Amino acid sequence: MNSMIKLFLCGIFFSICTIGSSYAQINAPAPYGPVPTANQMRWQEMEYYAFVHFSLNTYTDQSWGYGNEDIKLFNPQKLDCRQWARICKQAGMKGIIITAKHHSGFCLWPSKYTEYSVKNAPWKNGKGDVVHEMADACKEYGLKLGIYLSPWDRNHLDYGKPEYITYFRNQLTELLTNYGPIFEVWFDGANGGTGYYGGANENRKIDRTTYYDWSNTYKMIRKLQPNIVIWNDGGDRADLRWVGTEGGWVGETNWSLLNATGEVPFEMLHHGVENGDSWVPAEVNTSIRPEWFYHPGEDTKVKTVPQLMDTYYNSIGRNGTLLLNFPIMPNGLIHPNDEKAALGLAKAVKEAFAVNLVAKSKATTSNVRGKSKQFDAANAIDNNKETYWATDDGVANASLTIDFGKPTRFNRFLAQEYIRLGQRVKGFTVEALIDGKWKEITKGTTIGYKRILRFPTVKATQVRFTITDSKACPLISNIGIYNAPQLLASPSIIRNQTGEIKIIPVDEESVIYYTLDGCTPTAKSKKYTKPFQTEGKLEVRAIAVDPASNKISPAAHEKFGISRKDWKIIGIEDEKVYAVLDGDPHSAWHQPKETKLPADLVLDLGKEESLTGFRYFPDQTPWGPGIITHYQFYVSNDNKEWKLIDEGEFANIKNNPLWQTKKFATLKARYIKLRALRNSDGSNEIGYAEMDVITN
Ligand code: FUL
Repeated sequence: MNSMIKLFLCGIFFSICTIGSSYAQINAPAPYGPVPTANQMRWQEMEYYAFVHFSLNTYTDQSWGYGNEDIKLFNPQKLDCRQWARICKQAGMKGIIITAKHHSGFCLWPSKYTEYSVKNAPWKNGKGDVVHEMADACKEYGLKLGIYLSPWDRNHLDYGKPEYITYFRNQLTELLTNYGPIFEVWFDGANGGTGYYGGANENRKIDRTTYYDWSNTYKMIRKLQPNIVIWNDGGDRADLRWVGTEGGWVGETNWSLLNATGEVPFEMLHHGVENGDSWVPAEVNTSIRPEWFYHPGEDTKVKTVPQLMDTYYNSIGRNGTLLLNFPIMPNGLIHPNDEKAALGLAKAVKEAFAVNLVAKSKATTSNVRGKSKQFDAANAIDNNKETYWATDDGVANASLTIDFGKPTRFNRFLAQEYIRLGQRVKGFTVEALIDGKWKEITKGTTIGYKRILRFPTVKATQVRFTITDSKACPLISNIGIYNAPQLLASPSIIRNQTGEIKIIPVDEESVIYYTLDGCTPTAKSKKYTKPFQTEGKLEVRAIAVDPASNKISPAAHEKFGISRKDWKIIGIEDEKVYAVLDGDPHSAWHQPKETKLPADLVLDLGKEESLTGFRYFPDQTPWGPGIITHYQFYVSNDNKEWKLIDEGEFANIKNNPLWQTKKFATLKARYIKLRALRNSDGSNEIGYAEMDVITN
């Protein structure tokens, strides 16, 4: 070959290579790992929607109905699903999931397949259908409708047998056929246990992994509602996952991935699985009050706006969606306190994200895919989720710099990945150029659909967002920088066994004011400077005030019972057992390792008291061992002869480890005994964070 021809061929080869490589670079990145389905994507973009818990439990003050509660109790006088929908809409929510059937088996719609439903209730002379009213209200307010149908049915006589699966599918068919489009169906994980079961009154166990034959049920669901997403925290993997707690937060590291098969321990629910083989994103479910169903005693326990805002950051701000519950009152309405809190949250969110400071700034990056405009920095600040900044393949470390052009104050950083092509980012930092020097102000791990970080306000001219590690070239569809107004959280109030009260602010700068006379504190009330001694029954209210801005927190409110100074825990040598009476929710005591159930905790109250109930607060370690689920409660006057006063279950205590309150008719006793019969993980371990009594 002569040299001219050689040169010519080389030239052609070189041009093909160059065209080939630049063509490859400006091609859109290939998907990496599992990606969301269209239904999962639509659901993720909803971000925020409601649960409503309403059933016979609403009338019996229970968390879980047993299945034999009288249908006659169901008679809401003012039921108005339009009120629920209006509040949800005004609160910025996009849909409502209704408890069509909770564990008790009672149906809010007139199912053809059971008598245990609204059709036999006095409400509307048995002609009512709550699901229908809900569907109409959602339509009117432009909200999507979701259905909670409990797989566990404590009323149905066939529960545990194959026949029940047919019943369950028949009910699902009714709900997914007669009420229009359903965006999500929710299958609770609580499965099997004691119940009425058509009069059998027994304990029925099922194998969660096989009993429901989920794969066939899923096929049926998808046929009836092709646009639906399925939530299931047990059995076969569905479209969405639980986050392992009902407290309202998902892990800071939150992968939208899980493995299609195998056990899913707390860690996996809470953080996802980095290299999971299926797209199963996280939904954070929590209630606006401690419990899911309405309990009048919780009217003063509705979460405050700062608490709800924390939930917002810990769910939507951590690549999750937020499913916030409203317990419906017996009259059929949402309580005004709950409405106020939800609208307060909406206002706070609006204020926090009112102005995106990147809108008027300039963005530059260290790398742009194929140097193409299609993937440059502008795509991350154009307020369009469909466009994104991307780097070249193989570039997992890159930064994007925002230049405000002048010193600017901010305290929130938001980033979104273009997840349609997979979740990629594993680590990132945020730095600010303050007085000419770069300073790291925060950092994170995963991003996913949306990640929001909070940090103390800084004043800077530039911000540098650096992706430090990514599974494949990062794709960033949106960046937000905001200066959110400060929200002061309420302080916490604890009282130890001697009666000493401690009021603890969330930060060290705010000043605490408190009252002991039932009045709401103001900045003119008594100032808290150090712990103080109290005696007997007492109500304490406290606020935090920020001296710089004069902002005031919502009031914290705690009620304390009779003096516990002379209480003794009997028969236990270990001094640490007094963690049970120290008033500190974070300290717990566990029975010695060798203990076998039933296990007793015996208290001497020092003198005879007029008792009307008792309270148990479990160890707060998530999914920790030793949570009592079944108990007996005894009293005695001489620590020899004991009388059984109450027995039962602490419903839903593993998922939602709240104070458990049990009441009984007034009686007089000096000694009390809490007997633990069973715990939440089938072992012999038993723990207690706190124990208390309720007196007349
Ligand atoms: C839990 C249930 O057992 C609660 O009662 C509630 O419905 C909550 C949303 O899910 O696991």
